[in-house]
Amino acid sequence: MSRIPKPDDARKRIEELRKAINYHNYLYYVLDSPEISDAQYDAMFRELEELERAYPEFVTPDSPTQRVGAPPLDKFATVEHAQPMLSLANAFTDEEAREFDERVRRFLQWSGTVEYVVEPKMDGVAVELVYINGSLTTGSTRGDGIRGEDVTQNIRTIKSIPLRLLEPQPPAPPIPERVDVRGEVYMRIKDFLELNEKRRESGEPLFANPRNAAAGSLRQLDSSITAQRPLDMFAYGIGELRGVSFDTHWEVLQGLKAWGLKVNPLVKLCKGIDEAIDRYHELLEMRHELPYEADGAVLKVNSISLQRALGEISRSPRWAIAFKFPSKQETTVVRDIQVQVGRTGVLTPVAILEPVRVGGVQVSRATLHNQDEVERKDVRVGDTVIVQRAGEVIPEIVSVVIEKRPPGAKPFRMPEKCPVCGARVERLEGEVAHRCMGISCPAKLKESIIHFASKRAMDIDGMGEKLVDQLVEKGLVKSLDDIYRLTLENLASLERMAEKSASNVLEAIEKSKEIPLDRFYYALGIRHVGEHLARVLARHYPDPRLLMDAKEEELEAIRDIGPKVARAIASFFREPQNRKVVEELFRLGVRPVAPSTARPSPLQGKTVVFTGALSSMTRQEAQALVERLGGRPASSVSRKTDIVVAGPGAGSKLREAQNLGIPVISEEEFLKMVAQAEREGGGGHG
Ligand code: 5U1
Repeated sequence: MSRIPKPDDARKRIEELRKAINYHNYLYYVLDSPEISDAQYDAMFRELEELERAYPEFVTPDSPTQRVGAPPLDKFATVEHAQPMLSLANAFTDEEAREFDERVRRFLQWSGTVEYVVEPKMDGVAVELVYINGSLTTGSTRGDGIRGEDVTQNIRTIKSIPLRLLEPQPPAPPIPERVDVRGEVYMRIKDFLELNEKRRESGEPLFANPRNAAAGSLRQLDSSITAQRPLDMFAYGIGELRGVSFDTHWEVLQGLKAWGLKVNPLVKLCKGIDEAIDRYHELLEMRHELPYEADGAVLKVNSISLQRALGEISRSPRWAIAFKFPSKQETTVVRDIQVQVGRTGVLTPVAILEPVRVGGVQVSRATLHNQDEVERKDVRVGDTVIVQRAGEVIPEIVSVVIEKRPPGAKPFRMPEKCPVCGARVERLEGEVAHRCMGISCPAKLKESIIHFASKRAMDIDGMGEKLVDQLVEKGLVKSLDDIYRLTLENLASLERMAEKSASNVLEAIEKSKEIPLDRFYYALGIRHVGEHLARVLARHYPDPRLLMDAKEEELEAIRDIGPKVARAIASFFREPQNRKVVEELFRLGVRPVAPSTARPSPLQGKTVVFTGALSSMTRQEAQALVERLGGRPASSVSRKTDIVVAGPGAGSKLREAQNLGIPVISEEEFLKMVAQAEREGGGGHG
């Protein structure tokens, strides 16, 4: 906006923009069918923000700019619902649903059929939204049905909830003086899984299911956290209503839709109980394809006058029932605990269960994740357990029914030998996972070969994933060393492998025999040994047999190697399978070339820090060069720093070096050092 308009024009334009933005919000978040581009939307939003900044007196709480930004609360206030939020009685079988219909008709002394609205019953958090003259004033949780918590600030962050009701098109009823909208706030399964993944990565506790995730998100005292959570809401009814009236529940749902609220598109008007039960079964069938969790269907008498006549009994309406889907938690017995070995060699305990139907699906296995998890839940063979399908993912064991534990049931222990290849199993320090240490374990052989042959390792050109799949599946490579036993015939017999390609691969295999030692160390796929540590090892162990016999303490004495890495290396070579593979590789002609021991490079063992701009290479390239010449690049200056290379624009690091009396050189001097080192053949190899 280039020019600030006069107040009257600004007010008019603000109104126009709000209307348009609200409408496009509705198309995007409620109907999921936007009509304008994000850029067009953003432009309108920015214009509104600017006008409101220029005229703060025109800002109203229902402006689309006012969704977030409320200060965090100390605690939630309590809100009394104008009309109690009732709960629902349950039905679990078709017969119980029919009994409900019979009760309704008996009560009404009605012999004909009753119309029902059937709606998916969302497994979320029930809320009430109060709209006064179309503006959202309060959002609260159900609480005990009489009073709930005031979560208005959080409700306002949910994009599909209008802050201002849409002006409906006739014949839809106009915006009422007051309407208390009821509905369910929920989180989609996909969003729940993503949220948990992020929490797992950042070490935060996980939510047990989408409902807990929705509840936890809605009950945040800091609404800026809620704003980052992907919550949504379906409106399914109304409490207090002034200024408008409806004859049927179906009309209520149409009215809510016309006012811009999101109503579940799966709601259906059914002629009698048979149709309602059929609809329930349709929803049950759809259950696993739905993007959210639904735990049943709600059957509601359609006529509002009949609803009034039926009234309520013990806080549940006589005119509605929750027809529940089969439970997603069941009890069953653990027949066995087996251990699976994954592609990366991680061992996962899996409970083999007495088959049981959970949420309509047969379940016979449940993951136990890792040893810690088994210990935490203390699951033992023979135990009766509660299993659930949370978020429609892999079934899991919720808990053990301890009273039913058979005498003599023993705690589970991870095997000491890999169940697939018999190699040792280890749990490295600081990790939850137990791993098979065997380099050629069939469970991870493909991954081992792909890493071994990769460009930065043995660089066997042409040995990609597809070829590796075939080599392993046809049994041509059962262990890494088998790569060097492959013949032209073997390779040419594979699908999509012309003789020329076969001979190219064979040539690449041959060429890889003369590999720099650091790349060979890296190729072995020792846990924690990346390219840098492989270079460090190559410098200290120019003879691989010395590394194979190195003790942990000896490895730990090397500057870059900590206890975790030392243990991983020693452990790798303790495994007879791995020693055998390495010996076989040598026997078949693999001859890793140790770094030259000519004269140590001037950078050998030196910690080098770069600061300021470099003109001949990137910072990353310069750091790689230091490594190649036996030095150690570091990002900050400390007493341990040996050299600082400073270029134009160098700042605090340079000052720090000067304070500490550390030699500072220019890029040119650094390049001279590099050239000298390379002439004299010192350091490692590139
Ligand atoms: N879809 C839907 N869920 N649900 C829950 N409708 C609905 N209605 C409810 C509840 C507790 O209660 C009214 C029938 C009172």
